[in-house]
Amino acid sequence: MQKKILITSALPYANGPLHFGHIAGAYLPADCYARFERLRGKDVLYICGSDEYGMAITMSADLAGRTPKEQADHFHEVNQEFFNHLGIKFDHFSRTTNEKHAPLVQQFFQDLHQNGFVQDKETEQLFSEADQRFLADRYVVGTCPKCGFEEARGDECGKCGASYESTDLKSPRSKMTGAPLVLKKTRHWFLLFDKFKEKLEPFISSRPWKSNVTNFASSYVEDIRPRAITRDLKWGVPVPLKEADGKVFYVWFDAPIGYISATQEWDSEAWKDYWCDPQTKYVQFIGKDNIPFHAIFFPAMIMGQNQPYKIVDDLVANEFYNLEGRQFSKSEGWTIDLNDFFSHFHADQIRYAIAANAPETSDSEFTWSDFQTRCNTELLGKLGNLVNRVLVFAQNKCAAKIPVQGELEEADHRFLNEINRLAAEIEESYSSYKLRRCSQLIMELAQTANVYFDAKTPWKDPKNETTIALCIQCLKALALASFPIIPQTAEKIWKMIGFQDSLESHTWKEILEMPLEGGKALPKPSILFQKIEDELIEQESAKLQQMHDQAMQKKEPPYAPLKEAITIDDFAKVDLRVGLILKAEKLPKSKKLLKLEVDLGFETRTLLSGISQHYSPEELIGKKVIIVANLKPATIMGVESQGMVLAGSLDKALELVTLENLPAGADIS
Ligand code: B3M
Ligand code: ZN
Repeated sequence: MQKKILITSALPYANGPLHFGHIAGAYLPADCYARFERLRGKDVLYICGSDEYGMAITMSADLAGRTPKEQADHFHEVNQEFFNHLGIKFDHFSRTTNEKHAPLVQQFFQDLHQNGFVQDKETEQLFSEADQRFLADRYVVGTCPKCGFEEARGDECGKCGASYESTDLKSPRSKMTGAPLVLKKTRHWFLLFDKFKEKLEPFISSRPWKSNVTNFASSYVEDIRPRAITRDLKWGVPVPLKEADGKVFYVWFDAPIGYISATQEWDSEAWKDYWCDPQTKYVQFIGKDNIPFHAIFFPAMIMGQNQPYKIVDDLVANEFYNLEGRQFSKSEGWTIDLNDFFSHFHADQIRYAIAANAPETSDSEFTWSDFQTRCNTELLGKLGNLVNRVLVFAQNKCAAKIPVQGELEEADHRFLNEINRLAAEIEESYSSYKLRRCSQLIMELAQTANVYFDAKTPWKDPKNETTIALCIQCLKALALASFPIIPQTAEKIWKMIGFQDSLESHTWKEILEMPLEGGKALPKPSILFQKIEDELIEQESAKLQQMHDQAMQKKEPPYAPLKEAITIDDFAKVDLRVGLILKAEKLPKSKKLLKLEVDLGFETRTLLSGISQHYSPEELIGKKVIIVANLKPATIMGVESQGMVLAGSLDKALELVTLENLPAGADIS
């Protein structure tokens, strides 16, 4: 029987436009794999869809002046169009507002609940009276309970590095509107993930995942805890319990179930052939930030409900793909205008450039100069050039026909062996999701043919048509091997070597083994790729910089709100002293904290300061800074901090206040 392969890509949030970073992580690798397995004659189903619920969508909808549904509708369209442009060919692209979705999510919950895996608990959460809503931690700011920093984030202080519950913040307020927040009691339903620990451990260690995924997942499971799966929000799948009226599911509870509901929407019967057959091979493609949800939470959810759904076999988690040294960011203008992009370049060019530099084992990036080199030196210089020289030669010297292959010499045999060897290695690399390797090997195959063509000098001996026949055979292998990555170009080559049907209608094996028909007419060849000129690349790089500068100018830095007025007596209570930094070292386990030893003239103090992302320990030694000397000591991460160092900050910048001439211990007023 034909082997079934179910492939899914992470469901993109419908709250913003996708960019090449997303494509490199979860979509292009999956699309190439799906195309490859279809070519191998497998019964492939490739499913995806928009992830439409969650607080983030309600927030971005507010900002855009749309309802959450309008926002989701909008980006569902935008992103689908983007996928079409890039030739990402899903069998079905659904959305989590599809009508099959909510009932299925509710069924999951009911099963999990009845099976004893759900428990409700009263909690206190931050609520905005003004907006009538509870806010998740990342939308909360307030005053740090440890150091008093007023712009502290919901779960971690950017100044002293302390981490805490958002409910511990003083004067909490909404990050979006500044509205004050109050603590309000609410009830939530927790999924007892800890109960799956024993099943998850052997599950994780039995999977053939890359070590980064396995290691991450197994260390996560060691300390797995219950998690709230409900939220007080209006936008989401309703929780089907009377006591939970008005609550919806947390988006990460409903979204993965979207893989199944999307397949149900694709075909209300045939979906079972994939999801409920243990023989199906299920491969998920995701970005690395989504590992816990796919390696642990979704498998546990399936284990705890009553249907025999497939649990993921292979989990392909890619690293991040940046743009010219930093993350893609629409708000910072650090992105590529896609309309503009597609007006100059072909989808296969970007598909190839991403594949050749895919973030498989470490982060990688798009740069305009790498893009130009890949397109000009590899696609055009190696592949395009080979196709052109062979087919133009056949047009002019072989009467526009595939020549009949004659007696083979040693060099011909070697060439044929090389084609077969490389084709086999390419097949192996696609099946292990190694697009970088595939791209290299495809170029190696083209280069082998270029070298062979040169060495055989067919132009000196027009009667020796075997060389051309074998080169066309290599073009056939190249069309096949490159199809998953550059499908349109591959089909073009296929047609140019005389086929009228589509390459896709044959299988991998068939194409490799199929003999060429000597004497068959060849159509006039056309150029595969245009050269990308330097000026265009310079223009594009300049445009990126310009968009970025504009965006940054528009962005008002986040000035801290002015505090309440105080009297001179209030201020006089603060004892400020000049301190000389004697020692500085990083505090192990903390990203931000440095431990300082500071001479105050009359005594030496130990202080913690959240400046390690701005200063190295070495450069601090010998600096004279201002210390709040009468601040009550506080213990942070096991160290008692006896005072505070003054620093100024705006947005992401931070600078210590330093003095030159006064001695340590001098009083500041
Ligand atoms: N929408 C997050 C993301 O796009 C999320 C994936 C859901 S997959 C079930 O990174
Ligand atoms: Zn703090």
